[in-house]
Amino acid sequence: MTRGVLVCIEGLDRTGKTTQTTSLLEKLDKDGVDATLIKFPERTTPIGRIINTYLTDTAFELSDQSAHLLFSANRWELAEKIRSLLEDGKTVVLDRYVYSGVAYSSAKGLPFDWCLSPDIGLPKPDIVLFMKFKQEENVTREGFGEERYEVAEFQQKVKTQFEKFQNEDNWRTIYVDNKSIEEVGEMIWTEYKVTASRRREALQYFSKL
Ligand code: FDM
Repeated sequence: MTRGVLVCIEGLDRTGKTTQTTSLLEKLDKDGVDATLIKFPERTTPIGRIINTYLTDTAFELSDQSAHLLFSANRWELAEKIRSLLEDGKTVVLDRYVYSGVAYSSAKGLPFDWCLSPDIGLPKPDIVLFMKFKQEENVTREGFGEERYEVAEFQQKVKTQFEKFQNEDNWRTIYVDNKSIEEVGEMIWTEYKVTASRRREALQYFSKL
C-alpha cells in the first residue's frame, strides 16, 4: 500500500492556519482522501494539559528549556499515531509542528540546533505550507494578544527563525497578503495536489539540518 501524505501548515499566530487546515480537510474529504487533522500543541494529552496552563496562565512559570522540551514531548506523544496512520495509507494534516517548536524557542534565545535536537527522529512532513503575512497584519487580527507569545516584537523574531527553514526541499511559502480565504485555500490545495501526485518514497524522519 502507498503510504499517506504528511502535510504541515505553519505560520505565526493568527495567520489563518486553523481556518486553512479545516478547509483543507474538507477538500480532502470531498476528494475521497481519508485524512486526519492533528493540531500542536495537542492540549488534551497529559503533557498537553501542562502546556495549555503554561500558555494561558502567565503566573505559571517554566524555564524556556523546560517549556521547549514539553512541546517536543507533546509531539512524541503523537508520533506513533502519525507514523501508523501514514503507513495505513491515511493522509495526516498537522496544524503546527517541529518548525513552530524550533522557531518560537530559538526566538527566545535558545540555540537553534539545541531546539531541533529533541525532535530528531520524528516523522518529517512531505510538504510544509508556511503562511506568510505582513507582520502588521497578524497582530491586528481579532484575538491577538490573548496568549503568552502574542507580542508584536516577539512575533518578528519568530518569523526570522521560521525563515531559516525556507531552503528545505519540503518548504513552500504561501503569501497570504491581500488574498481571500478561498484564494489561500486554492494555493494550498494546488501545492498539496502536486505533492500527492508524486511517487512517495519511504517516510523521512527529522535529522540535523
Ligand atoms: N508553540 C507551539 C511553541 O512555542 N512551540 C511549539 O512546539 C508549538 C507547537 O504555542 F504561540 C507556540 C505557538 C503559539 C502557541 O499555539 C499556541 P496555537 O496554534 O495558538 O494553539
